[in-house]
Amino acid sequence: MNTITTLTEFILKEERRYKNATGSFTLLLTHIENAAKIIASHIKRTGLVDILGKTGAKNVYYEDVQKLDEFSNKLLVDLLSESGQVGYLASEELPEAIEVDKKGQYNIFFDPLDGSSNIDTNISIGTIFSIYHNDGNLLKPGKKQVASGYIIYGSSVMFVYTFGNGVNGFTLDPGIGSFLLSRPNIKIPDGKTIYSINEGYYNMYESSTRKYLDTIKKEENITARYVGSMVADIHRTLIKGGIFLYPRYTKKPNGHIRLMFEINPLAFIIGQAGGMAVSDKKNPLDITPQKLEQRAPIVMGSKNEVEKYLEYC
Ligand code: AHM
Ligand code: MG
Repeated sequence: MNTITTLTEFILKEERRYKNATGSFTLLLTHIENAAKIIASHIKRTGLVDILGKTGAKNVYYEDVQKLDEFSNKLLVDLLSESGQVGYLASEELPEAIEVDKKGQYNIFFDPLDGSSNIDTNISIGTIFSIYHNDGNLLKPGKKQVASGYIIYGSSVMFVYTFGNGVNGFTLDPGIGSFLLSRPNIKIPDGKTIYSINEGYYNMYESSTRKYLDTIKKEENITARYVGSMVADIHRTLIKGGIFLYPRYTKKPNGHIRLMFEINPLAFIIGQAGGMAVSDKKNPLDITPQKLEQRAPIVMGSKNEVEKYLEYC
């Protein structure tokens, strides 16, 4: 019989390698895992139960809030607050961080449901999380992350995370209700270019971005894929290679993607898988945020593709 490794077993084994480990990190990730399973089961029922559609409210970025966003946000806040491990919680959907317990060991940042504009069209969406040690300061650069990860609700549900020691992916087996190790030690391949960008904004991009796009489209093996859920676009990039771009454009001079809720966790994963991430030529993980809801332009993916992009900056 093939051996199977559950997410919990895997995290426990990883945590045991640290001599001062207390098991609290495993407990914390278990709460995220539980939330992911509940969100996944609700997503499957969208359209059947009355949780689909907009609430009519706007979030802190003046965007429409979907009911599933609210549900996922509340669930994560409730489960993580009860975990006993958390100092502060910050969510893309909340205007301010929540103080759970000043002395809690970890601070968690999350985007409860990324790609929410895709909810009512059966397209992949995800949950993104980022974990730091709690020393009372929430505005730390991404390089201080202890762990980060995402859950993609797609044709199957996957939990992908890094502890700063490579990237591992687990697929939810609906029969037994456990995440099982399905993609150990993920490495981003180089090779055929898949580029991923919202080309509808072409005329609003800076000339360097337009020049880059014009040039790569002349390459022989080029193809485009853009889901519009960053989790899904980054997951594909991680597995197949390529490049994801969300640069600044005239309507969004600071970019659209949130530094602490989306860029940092996904850039940590991409780097740990051997890829590269840049924000205005800098490593985004070096940026010290000025506010929780800070946005930044971002390009990430296979190292060779990002290096090629940098030649145009
Ligand atoms: P969200 O967190 O409100 O869903 O916004 C982030 C999403 C990303 O997942 C995705 O890459 C991007 O916004 C899509 O934006 P656009 O519709 O401008 O292409
Ligand atoms: Mg998002």
